[in-house]
Amino acid sequence: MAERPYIVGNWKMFGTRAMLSEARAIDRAAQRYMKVEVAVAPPYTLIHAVHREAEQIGVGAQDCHPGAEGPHTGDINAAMVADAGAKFVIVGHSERRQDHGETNELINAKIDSAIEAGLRVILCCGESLETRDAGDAEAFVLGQIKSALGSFEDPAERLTIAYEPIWAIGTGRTATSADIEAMHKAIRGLLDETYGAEASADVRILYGGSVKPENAKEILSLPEVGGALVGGASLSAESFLGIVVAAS
Ligand code: G2H
Repeated sequence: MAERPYIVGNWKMFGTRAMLSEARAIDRAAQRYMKVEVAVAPPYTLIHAVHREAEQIGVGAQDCHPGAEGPHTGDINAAMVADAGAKFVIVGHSERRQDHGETNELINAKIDSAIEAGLRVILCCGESLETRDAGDAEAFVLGQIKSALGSFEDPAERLTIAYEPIWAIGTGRTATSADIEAMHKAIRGLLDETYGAEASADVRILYGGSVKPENAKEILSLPEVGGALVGGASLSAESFLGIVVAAS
């Protein structure tokens, strides 16, 4: 586990203002687990409100448009989420790739715009079951990361990678420890090769896909697992904090 594990709740398209009480509970409890970095990414509509509640936890966005402000109805860019109080943005989540046809090139542009706006980035990657069964998982995931990062140069304290095998997302299925360990090692190898071991060491590699209090300890104890990106289990303070405790 990383020196300071990073536990990030991805609320996806869940949550109205009623969720603010959960955010408050997470924030208050997180103050007892200072060795764990805790953050949540609520929907855009709640970023500012959660930011105002949060004394300890980080607040981020689940996506951003890569452009400057302009005539793009319904879109929100990186500067806007930063202005609302976000400190990081998740990019390249498989649900965005699937639902919105996002390509690695577009994700690369989002990374550039997020960094420009002063945000940290959580870059998601992960293969489908078909790709895994064909034996191509590692090459596919490393290819996604290479293309999405492009010529991104300075990862220090600004980049986190989240490995989320698509077939383990919201399905209740988790990858085996051996699968997770092998992929995280391969990702670390790529980061070492690209940025050198010292800069690479600053980049935490999170695991995501049906992480819950019951399996968190085992997953978080694996080499090169620097934390977790948590969907369903982040929607209640009780289950999310169970994962924070497992990381502590
Ligand atoms: C993977 C994960 C969070 P869940 O998408 O990004 O969600 O924990 O519900 O599988």
